[in-house]
Amino acid sequence: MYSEYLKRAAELARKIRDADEVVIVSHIDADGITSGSIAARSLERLGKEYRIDFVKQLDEKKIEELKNENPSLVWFTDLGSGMVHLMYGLNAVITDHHVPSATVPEVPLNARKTLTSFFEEVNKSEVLQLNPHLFGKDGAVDISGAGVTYLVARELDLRNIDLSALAIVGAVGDMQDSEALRLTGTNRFILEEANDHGFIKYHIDARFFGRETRPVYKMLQYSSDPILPTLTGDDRACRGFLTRLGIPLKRERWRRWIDLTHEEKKLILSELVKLILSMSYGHELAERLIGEVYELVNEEHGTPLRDAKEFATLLNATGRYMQAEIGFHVCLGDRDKYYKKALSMLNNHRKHLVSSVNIVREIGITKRKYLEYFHAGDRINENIVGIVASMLLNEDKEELPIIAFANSDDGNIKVSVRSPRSLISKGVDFSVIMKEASKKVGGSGGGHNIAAGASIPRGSESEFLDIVEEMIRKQLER
Ligand SMILES: [Mn+2]
Repeated sequence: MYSEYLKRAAELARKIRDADEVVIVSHIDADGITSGSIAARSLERLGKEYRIDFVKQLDEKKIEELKNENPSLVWFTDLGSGMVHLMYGLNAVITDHHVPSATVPEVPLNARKTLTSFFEEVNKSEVLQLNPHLFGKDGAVDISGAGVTYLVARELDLRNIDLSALAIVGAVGDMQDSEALRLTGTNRFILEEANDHGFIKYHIDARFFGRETRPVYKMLQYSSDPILPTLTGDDRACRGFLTRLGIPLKRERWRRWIDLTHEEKKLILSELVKLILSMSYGHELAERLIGEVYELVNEEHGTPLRDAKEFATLLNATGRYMQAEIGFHVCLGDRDKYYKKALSMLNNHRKHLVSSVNIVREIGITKRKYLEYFHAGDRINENIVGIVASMLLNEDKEELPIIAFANSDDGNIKVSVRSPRSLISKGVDFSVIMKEASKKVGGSGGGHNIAAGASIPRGSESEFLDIVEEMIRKQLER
């Protein structure tokens, strides 16, 4: 079942072994940071020189820079597949799970002189990709950037199986467990390997964020998937709820989920199910309370590194503020300077998110027939506007996708879209919509069916919204 993947991974591994020095280029989110770390550690173990560049987005300019630098090999991780058509002349491997633009780079017109020179050129520069889409798999759930990078790493050296835990953090960071409430597809293969070798333990538990680190009442207060009617966002209500159930909030210190007894956990969960159903939020929401969770066995209990989701959030907190290197060092084992820095960034990130959600409430969300949107202008950082959109999406009972605009440093408008699952199962695909709609107004975009983004010229927002809305309508009709 995974033999296609492993065969291609072995081809990429061969190409990596042949290289003298390697430039890794990776994305700044949790999946990108874990991907880059997996690639870096496997190059270290091969004794290869490498450098890593983290980028927010892989654009034409970056590819041109790489072509001018002309390193012996570029290893793109968690990005690159969408830009293959521009990579002619570059010697590269790509381990990515985003929708590929092409499988081979396009030969520029001026290079198509004769058939002979064409073949010479093609042989000189080669781009090899490992991407689930090439095997007909859905890159949003089957495997993450860190996962495909891991498959190559384990072909390079079996010691790299210890990097399987990072591959799980990457997958969870990209929310690949969120639909089935467990990892599926090729992620499962990696998970079992990580479990067999004692790096990851998995079990069914509450899916709340912060089981390892937050006081239980705070964990409930901040719950956004699922949203807890009358509890989410209300500190006093959450304390009251636990007290009524006879669950002490504090012993020597605030009790976390991991400090509770089995009976206490069971009681809380069954009361939450009752609460959700009694408020007629439906069993689908209630079912999201429980799912598979992933523990990094070699990390300390009570730290964000112990739980895959918390680990991913820690990494995201570094990347969102353009400090992905800090997360990178944590992935590679730093528990001192970089780890402390990452923890303080996570703390600031949380405060920043809360205030950003409040800003959107102030600005207001505009509802249209097929979507809703807000424009944050300069008031929300373009790098977190997508998370803010996800947080608000979970509040919505109407099942409309949410489109967020923010001013970007580069003078354009950053667009993030987050969609309810129900729309995706009806055939809506925002990777296509973002790509095509942004192109029509002179921008660029892409991503996944359920979460995508774009960059569009300032002033084109309303035209862009019209095009997006029309495309949603058409995709729903089909
Ligand atoms: Mn990814």
